[in-house]
Amino acid sequence: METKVKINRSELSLVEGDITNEETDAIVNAANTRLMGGAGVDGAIHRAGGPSIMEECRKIGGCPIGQAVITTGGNLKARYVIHTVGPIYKDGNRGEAKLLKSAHLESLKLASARGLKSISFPAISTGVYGYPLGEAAGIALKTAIDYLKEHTDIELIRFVLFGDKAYNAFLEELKAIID
Ligand code: AR6
Repeated sequence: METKVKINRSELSLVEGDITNEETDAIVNAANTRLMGGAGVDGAIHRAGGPSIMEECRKIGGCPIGQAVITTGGNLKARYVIHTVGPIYKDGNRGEAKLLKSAHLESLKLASARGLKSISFPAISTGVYGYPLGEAAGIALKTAIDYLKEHTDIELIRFVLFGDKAYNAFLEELKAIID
C-alpha cells in the first residue's frame, strides 16, 4: 500500500512497511535521550544496521527531546540514520505537540544540512511513548508538508507506517490536510 502526493516540487508518500528496508538517503529513528537503543523501531534499526550505529551514538552521547543527531547507516540500505527523540505523551498539555513538531523539523533540517534528498520517518512517539496516532499523524504530516513548501532540496519525504492502523491514520490525516 502506498499513497503519493506532490507538494511543491517534491513528493510526500505514505507506505505500510518496515523502515529498516528503506532505500532513502536517511531513515529516522524514534530514539530516546540517551541514544542507547531500546524497543520498537529503535531496536529494529540497531538490529538491522549492526553495532557501528551504536558506537557512533555512544560517541555523540545523547539527544534532547525535540532535537536530532545523525550517524551513518551501518549495514542498512539507507546511508544515514537520523536519530530524533519525540516526547512521551502525558495529557497533551505539556508541550507534547511542539516537541513532536520539533523532532520532525530538526530531522528535516539535518537532512538538508547534509545535502540529503530523501528521508523516511516512522510514526514517532506513537508506540512506547503513547502519542495518540491521529494527532501525531497530523503534526508529522503538517510539518513535512510545510517544509516541502519552503524547501525544494528534499525531493522525497516518506512515512513508513508499521501496520494498517498506523497507515490508515496517516492516510486520513493526509486527506484532511490536502483536501
Ligand atoms: N518500521 C517502522 N515502524 C516501526 C517499526 C519498524 N521496523 N517498528 C515499530 N514501528 P516506538 P516511540 C512503529 O515505540 O513511541 C524505544 O524503546 C511502531 O509501531 O518504536 O517514539 C526507544 O528507545 C510505532 O507506530 O517509538 C524509546 O525509548 C512507531 O514505530 C521509545 O521506544 C513508534 O513506536 C520511543 O518511543
